[in-house]
Amino acid sequence: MTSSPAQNFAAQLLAALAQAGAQRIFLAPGARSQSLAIAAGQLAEAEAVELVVRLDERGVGFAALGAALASGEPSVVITTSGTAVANLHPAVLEAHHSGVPMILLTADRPEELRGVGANQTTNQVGIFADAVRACVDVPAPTEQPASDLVANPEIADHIVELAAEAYALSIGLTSRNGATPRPGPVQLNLQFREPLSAVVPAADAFLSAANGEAVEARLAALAASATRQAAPNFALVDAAIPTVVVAGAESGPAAVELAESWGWPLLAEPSSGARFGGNAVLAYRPLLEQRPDLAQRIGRVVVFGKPTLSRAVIGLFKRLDIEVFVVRDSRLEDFNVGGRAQHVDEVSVSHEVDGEWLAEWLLADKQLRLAQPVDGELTRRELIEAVWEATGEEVLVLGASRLIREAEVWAPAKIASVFSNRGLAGIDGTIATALGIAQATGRKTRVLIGDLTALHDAGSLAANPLADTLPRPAAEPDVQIIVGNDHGGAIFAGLEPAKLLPKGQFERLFSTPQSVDFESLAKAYGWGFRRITDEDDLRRSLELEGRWLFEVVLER
Ligand SMILES: Cc1ncc(C[n+]2csc(CCOP(=O)(O)OP(=O)(O)O)c2C)c(N)n1
Ligand SMILES: [Mg+2]
Repeated sequence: MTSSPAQNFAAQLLAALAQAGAQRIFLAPGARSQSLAIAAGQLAEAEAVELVVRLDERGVGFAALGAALASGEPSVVITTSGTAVANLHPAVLEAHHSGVPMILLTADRPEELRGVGANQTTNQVGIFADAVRACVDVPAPTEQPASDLVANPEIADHIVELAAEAYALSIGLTSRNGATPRPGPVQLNLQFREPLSAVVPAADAFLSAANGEAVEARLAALAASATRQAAPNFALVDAAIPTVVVAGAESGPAAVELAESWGWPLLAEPSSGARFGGNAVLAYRPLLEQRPDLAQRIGRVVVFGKPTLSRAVIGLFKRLDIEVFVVRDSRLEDFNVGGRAQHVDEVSVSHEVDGEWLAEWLLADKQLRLAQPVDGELTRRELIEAVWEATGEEVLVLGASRLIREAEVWAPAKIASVFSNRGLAGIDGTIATALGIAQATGRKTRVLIGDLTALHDAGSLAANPLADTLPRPAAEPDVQIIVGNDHGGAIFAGLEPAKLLPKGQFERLFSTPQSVDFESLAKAYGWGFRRITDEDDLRRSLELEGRWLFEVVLER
């Protein structure tokens, strides 16, 4: 039996990770990582994990991020050495800032081949700096003949330890160096020496109950030694100060509960998970700008999640006459733009709040929305309203840029699963993120993005769940990529250079108009295509099954 210490190690490590609870693996092909690929394939054949294989590590990273974001379970990512690792960086940064669990297995050359000009070898240790909860440089495995392991498939203690710790760090159960535990990416940089692979031992041979118990026991020990959370910090605040609740990205329903308990206006971003209920003031951004009678009276803001979308909201945190309370979120860095936030775990109020304050905001909101003409043209507002109306069980993913900001004003109050990469608000990886979310939820997923955002991640159209996923999905989730095509970055029209520069220069430097044929692009990758110019067609198209790219033609 040909023996490969690399294979022994890979089989045990992936089995231990699966038993810890990391059951979704994303792989991009490569040579140095071959033992991990073989082990992942074996676990997928045994239906112990779901395995996705795709070419482009940047897209693989974002698909893994999307799956973990939607499921809360860590995604495992496997890459070969060199630039492959660097291609994970955008998704790693997003996962770091949004608190999304990922376990990165980056294959590397053994120590003796580093720094001597060996092929595809660079310094991968520390490449993600403080964006990872830990980076462990694991020496090349050496011992254990495969025949011993085949006869007695017990996971070695040090591998149980490594897998359990990586899992615990990724979900924020523990931390290193006294840091506050927070979910996020963890990198195991795995050195492998030749022979790089074998077909034994098979990874699924390590899925015994006894090995599962060993991993569980290690996780329990880590949980027991985790630093105790400090006692919760309550704020009891004065009811007389006019207060608004701001729900940034990833707030969740706690923001709605607080606003409704005290009768406070709720200013909830479209991907907050809190834009619903009777206290939601939808068009808060234009109201903050146009109704000083309301905006100037605000004396307190209670913040959930990570608000990023509008300058008008961010401006509140900087106003010296406003007190800012930020409700802590164990997944996110403590938000403190403006530098004056008090971080608390819960807010309650001394006595009844005057209901008139909320009533004034709701009335102003209604008036503002009614005052905007709806003329039957397919504008961004109609696009957003139609997409929200069609969203029931479906999942909606929003790209960065102009459309999410229009959604901030026009999206109705509705309970819906809406995701957006607001950790760093990049326009990269959005299609891949949506595909990862579709995969993890199994639900029809629509992604609403600008034309440049779509082109930035065009390579992710190559995904084909029926071909690249094991075990084969019973049904491929429907995915609709809705591209609002205004031929360039419309968002930049609101920037200073739009007024400072002649039109030609502004376009060349900022809005970068494009004239890509989206129909050819979609077809080249095997996606259905429709160009949509009216609302009826849009509503009908949203009901279609399968994988579609819709180009919605918008005014610039
Ligand atoms: C990776 C990355 N590069 C650059 C940016 C800066 N940026 C923000 S929006 C934008 C243009 C987006 O254009 P489009 O997708 O067409 O959206 P629109 O504003 O036109 O709706 C750019 C380049 C970014 N956020 N992320
Ligand atoms: Mg655009």
